[in-house]
Amino acid sequence: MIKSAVTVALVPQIKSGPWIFWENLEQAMAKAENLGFDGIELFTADANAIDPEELSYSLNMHKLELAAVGTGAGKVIHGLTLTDPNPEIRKKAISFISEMISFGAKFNAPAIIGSMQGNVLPGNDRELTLSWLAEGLEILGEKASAEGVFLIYEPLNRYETNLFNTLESGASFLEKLETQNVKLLADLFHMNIEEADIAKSILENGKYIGHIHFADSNRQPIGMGHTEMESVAEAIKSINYEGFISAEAFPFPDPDAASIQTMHAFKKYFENC
Ligand code: LER
Ligand code: MN
Repeated sequence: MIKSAVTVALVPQIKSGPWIFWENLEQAMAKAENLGFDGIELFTADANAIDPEELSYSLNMHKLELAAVGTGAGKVIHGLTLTDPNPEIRKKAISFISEMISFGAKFNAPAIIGSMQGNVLPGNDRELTLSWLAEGLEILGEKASAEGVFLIYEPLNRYETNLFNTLESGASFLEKLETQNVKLLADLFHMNIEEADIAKSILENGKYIGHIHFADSNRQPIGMGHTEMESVAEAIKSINYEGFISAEAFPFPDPDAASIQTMHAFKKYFENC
């Protein structure tokens, strides 16, 4: 089954980011429930930012699942990445993500490695940097496996990382890892910048896709940009994707309208899937 989700960010430092709801978790969940979303994707400052029991109670009350947990605060707040040349920082990055994996696993939700992947920094060797990324993903992929969830690696557009920008390059990298527990995130906004053909890329790398970020070409809710969504939706359906399609988009023109537009688009393309 394809499920819908909407992002909720609880980190003031990333307030200008592409997240539909802000700050008030309880209110965001009530709105998500009213609109018929299946889940929420959460961005928190760290793994201890929310009491799991309270979250569990609220999710049940609003009949929502936790779709995934973002780890980007590790970079934004603490300056951590898996590819920092300093081994102490890489170690802290692994431990930050590891705690997020455990937090998400309580709700059967995978953790996402997006900006925490980092970059090949000036003066550093690409192969060496990629070996650090591989080391982190091996450890964290197995950690997630032990907790009963998969781990998500997200190719980002070239302005955010110089590691991997396309599903194809991300999939080839994952294929060389020993862990079989890391899946790709297909973020339709990044793909709109990097892929020659979004639908083709989804079809060709379908077996690696474990999560989808739902945003139009301009990172506004689907339907507000120029991504040709018909063929993309067909591709998602024909790989028999079973997972969340989660709105990681700017709250444009405001969170309520953006969430309504997102649900309208989700129903248009994926109702009864
Ligand atoms: C960042 O651009 C992004 O797409 C996020 O999902 C990464 O944390
Ligand atoms: Mn994304």
